[in-house]
Amino acid sequence: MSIGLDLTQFINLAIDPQDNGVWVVMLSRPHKRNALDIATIEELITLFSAAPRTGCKAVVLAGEGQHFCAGLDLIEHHQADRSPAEFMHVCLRWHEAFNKMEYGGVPVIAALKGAVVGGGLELASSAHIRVADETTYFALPEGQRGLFTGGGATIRVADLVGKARMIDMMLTGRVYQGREAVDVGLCQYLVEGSSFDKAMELAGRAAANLPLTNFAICSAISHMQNMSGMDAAYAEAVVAGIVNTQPDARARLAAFADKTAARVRPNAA
Ligand code: 1HE
Repeated sequence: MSIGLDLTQFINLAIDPQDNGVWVVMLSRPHKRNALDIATIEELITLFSAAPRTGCKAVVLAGEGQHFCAGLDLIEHHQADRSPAEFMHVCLRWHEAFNKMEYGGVPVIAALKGAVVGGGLELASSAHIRVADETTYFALPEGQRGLFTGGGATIRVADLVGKARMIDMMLTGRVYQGREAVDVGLCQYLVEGSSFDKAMELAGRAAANLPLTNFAICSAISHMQNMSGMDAAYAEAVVAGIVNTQPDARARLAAFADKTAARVRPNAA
């Protein structure tokens, strides 16, 4: 099943599908440091609701300009003077967007540079792989702004770094970068060159997997983390029953059996 998606409808996202099925998705409000206004959130919902049915094999999510994302559009928030109920609904739209990313079944690789802060870190933590470079830094400045996280950080950032580190980041404005950011779990890769190039390489590798396998990896694991151990084991068996018997896997298994498939080897020293 494949549906068409009109890419010209997007204004705050620039979407560029590549020949290998990888879609480059750029946050394209660099003059606002890619801050997330409500229009951008709605575009993320539209994109990630449709992506699993478009033939998109992986997404590289990046930001135009020097910074990945400055979080909530503080100017829009300030000017809108929202009621508690209105901001609750804003947050629910953020959750809709980020859940579509995390649970949608399409691998999302975030290419991070500069500021990955506040809601920008909530966005990045919804991706499946995070790649940082030497300019990338992570923070949760909500505490200093008189705010609180509303886009899933209490779930995803706490999951990545642990409760104590997240509380420290919010109470003190602590910034993580470089090797320390990898060590605490904020990103899986740190590159000397371009995080975008590395993200494209990783996305290309993921896109070479079978789509149903990637769907399971980028949906089932997250769902199973929310289940009891017993339920997760049952669900895992059901998912494996479907994925591990898919007809498209037969050629790959045959290649292993006839010794034409690559073997798993350690990295070169
Ligand atoms: C913005 C935003 C924004 C920049 N909303 N407009 N997020 C924060 O607290 C981060 C706030 N931003 C910053 O700390 C800095 O802007 C940056 C470190 C990201 C970049 O610094 P810099 O020196 O490159 O840019 P700048 O001069 O601060 O900003 C350039 C423009 O971007 C300027 O607009 P201009 O019209 O005056 O040119 C800024 O106003 C605009 N800009 N960041 C709106 N965030 C669901 S709850 C989530 C809670 C949160 O995310 S709290 C937000 C945390």
